[in-house]
Amino acid sequence: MHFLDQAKIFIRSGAGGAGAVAFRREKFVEYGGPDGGNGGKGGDIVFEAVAGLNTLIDFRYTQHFRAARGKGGSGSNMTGAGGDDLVVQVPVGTQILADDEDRTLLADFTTEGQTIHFLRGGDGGRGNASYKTSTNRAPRQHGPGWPGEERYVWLRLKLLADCGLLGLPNAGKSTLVNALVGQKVAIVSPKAQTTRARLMGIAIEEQAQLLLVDTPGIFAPRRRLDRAMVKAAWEGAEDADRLVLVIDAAAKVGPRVEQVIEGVEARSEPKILVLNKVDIADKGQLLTIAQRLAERLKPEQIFMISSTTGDGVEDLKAHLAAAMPTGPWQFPDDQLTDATDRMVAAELTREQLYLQLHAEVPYSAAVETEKWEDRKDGSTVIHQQILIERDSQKAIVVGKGGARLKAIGQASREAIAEHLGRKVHLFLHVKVNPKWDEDRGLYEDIGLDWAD
Ligand SMILES: Nc1nc2c(ncn2[C@@H]2O[C@H](COP(=O)(O)OP(=O)(O)OP(=O)(O)O)[C@@H](O)[C@H]2O)c(=O)[nH]1
Ligand SMILES: [Mg+2]
Repeated sequence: MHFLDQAKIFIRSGAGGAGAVAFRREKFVEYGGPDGGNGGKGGDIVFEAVAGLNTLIDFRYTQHFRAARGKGGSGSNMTGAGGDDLVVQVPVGTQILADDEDRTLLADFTTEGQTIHFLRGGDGGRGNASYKTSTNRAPRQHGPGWPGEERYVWLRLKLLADCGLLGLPNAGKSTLVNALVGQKVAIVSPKAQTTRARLMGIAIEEQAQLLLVDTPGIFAPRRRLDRAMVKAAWEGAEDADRLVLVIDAAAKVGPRVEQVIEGVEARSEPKILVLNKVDIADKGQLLTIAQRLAERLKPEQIFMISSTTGDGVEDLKAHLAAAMPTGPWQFPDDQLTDATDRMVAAELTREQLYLQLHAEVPYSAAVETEKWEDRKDGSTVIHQQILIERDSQKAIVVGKGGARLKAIGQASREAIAEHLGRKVHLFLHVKVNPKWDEDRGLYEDIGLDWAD
């Protein structure tokens, strides 16, 4: 599924106040009876869906939410005041998910004004008055108040309007997203399986903000990483307002593409068929594919384009923009992607691995950010780690006398500097870890859900 935004937050409802220990004081009565009141109930954590919010950005800065405690009880059987509920306002469309492996859905806010008491405040403890019995007339016993509940949860905001791009590896999806955005946001290479996780490109067309979800190519997965990639592809395009099937019109139409077509055929989203690479495709084949797929997929429209020359891209962009429901812009007008600068920087280094290394090495590699420092002098210092699976691959990445690693670093540094608009000092470290493919934390950094 595609999300505009997500944030992990900590929530805690208020603890109940303690019950009081108190005794009546009356003239001429030496020992008055117990009259300690109960503690007040702690405040609940309440979520409320409100209009006028359309991102979760505030939750990146404020991540802890604690409701007030109940007040303690007091003498004369006075119950303590309850703690105020804490109302957390979220945009309509927000989902609350558990912080577990499956990210279980706990709540779904679909309408304005919807409120959910998500965590209940602790009850107040009993005052000593309530412990009075026939045998114990002056109890000093009292309850401490019940604790509140606490947990971490994820907030996710579903996108309201977007286009999901799907296709085989190497079809040109990322190139097309860059062409539509008008700047490079997704990495591209002649090798298949370049894109590993969904990434949103944000294009502007007249009055509309057009959200384009680039996805990994669909192939028969073997490794865990492959499975996560293919899952991210299908889910990345889920619920999209338009499903854009991108076909490499210059490639042979084989059984692999048939698999993707079958998957797309089964989907209910309105479809757009894009035949890409017309600049190198055979015209006869182009028409044959168009005709065959038109019958099967019943696309709303077919576009024949070249993402590299730009042929037909404007028409496609105008069509997609017109197809999106109108609504307020969901991103600032200068934002081009939902990926963070760190993610883009790591991707740009990975792109160089795809461009500069042969055979299987790039497929066995991942790039992690180790350190990132924005300096006052306007430059940024970045340390990245290139993870590879075998020692023999390390020699290839480093090259003779370190030449290859130097070339990778230089090209990546230039690309990152261009992306950030800042001077960049880039340091690359190569580390062998045969099991990085099994490292959950890394998947999170990449933006992939774990696949079994
Ligand atoms: N000639 C030509 N080449 C293209 C066109 N579009 C993309 N390419 C090339 O095709 C190759 C693959 O492009 P990508 O954009 O990385 O393809 P992708 O579909 O994102 O691939 P994965 O990320 O592996 O799924 C690159 O070498 C592109 O330069 C096009 O319209 N014409
Ligand atoms: Mg790609």
